[in-house]
Amino acid sequence: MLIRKPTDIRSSEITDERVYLDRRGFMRAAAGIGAAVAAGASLPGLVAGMAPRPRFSDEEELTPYEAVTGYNNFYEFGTGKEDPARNAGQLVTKPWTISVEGMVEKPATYDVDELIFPYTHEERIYRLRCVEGWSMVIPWLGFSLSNWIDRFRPTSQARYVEFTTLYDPDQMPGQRRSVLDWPYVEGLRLDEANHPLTTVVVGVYGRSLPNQNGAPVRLIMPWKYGFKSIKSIVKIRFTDRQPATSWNVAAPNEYGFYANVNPDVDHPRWSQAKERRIGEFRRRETLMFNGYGDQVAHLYQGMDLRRYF
Ligand SMILES: Nc1nc2c(c(=O)[nH]1)N[C@H]1C(S)=C(S)[C@@H](COP(=O)(O)O)O[C@H]1N2
Ligand SMILES: [Mo]
Repeated sequence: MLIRKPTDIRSSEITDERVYLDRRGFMRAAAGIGAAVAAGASLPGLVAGMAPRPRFSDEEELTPYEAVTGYNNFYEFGTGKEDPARNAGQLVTKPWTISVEGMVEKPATYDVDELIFPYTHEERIYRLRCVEGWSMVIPWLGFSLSNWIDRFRPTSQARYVEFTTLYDPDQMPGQRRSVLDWPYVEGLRLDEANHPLTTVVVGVYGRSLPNQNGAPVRLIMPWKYGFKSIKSIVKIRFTDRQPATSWNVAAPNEYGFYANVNPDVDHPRWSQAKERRIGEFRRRETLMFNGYGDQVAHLYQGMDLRRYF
């Protein structure tokens, strides 16, 4: 697991970020960041509590910042890959609340700051594999969802967690079209949600999360197809029933509840055996559980993964 441990926040470390960007060849990709740092400015949007350290894993090349923030799926802002970057800028993400409901001892409506600031934000470099057949390698900032689950205290009956995205067609023009049953809903089994790889994401590339990537908070489960990684969350509900999730409801034979990356189980309309890493030409083999099998396969022991796809 590629997790960079955070360090204390010191202004000197802002320089480290410049070095980090520079060494990785991202000055071009993140010109705005470089310019701000060079000018001695504090980084606009740098996530409080996060200080990136230039400790690299060169296992895989990171996908450039422009692609991560310019080629997105966020249907609330349109179905084109460039629509979210174009249309999400006006989304108001402050103030923002998240209501915690259902089978928990601590149901409440929390201000997002109360849920973000207490936790240490680590850089976690994960592959993201979209069900459509492309992939990226992204340096997210965040922490394990299990921190929240411990805090909310699900009751012994709770077996699943459901997450809901904001519903606001005035701000999210894509919701005026019935591409999906809005709002966007996703869900996990409680043990999947508690897995340390399941990440609450608050930033990317050392900066706070751009709206098109799901500000102010979204999830990432790197062993699942991208559509499970729900953006701009406003509600978390604990339940004893498997949640009805947006894509599964829209096309149950195409998008399963589990949606674990699996090269052996094709989408009914295309193969899932290969993927195109954004920025590359030749396609790569898709790995079982997106390459995270050592860490997550035990969650599905004994399950027929063709049936529970
Ligand atoms: N609310 C919401 N969350 C969403 C989506 C969406 O349309 N709406 N798209 C999903 C899909 S299909 C993918 S591949 C990832 C893309 O995340 P990224 O744009 O940050 O790379 O977000 C997921 N989360
Ligand atoms: Mo996706």
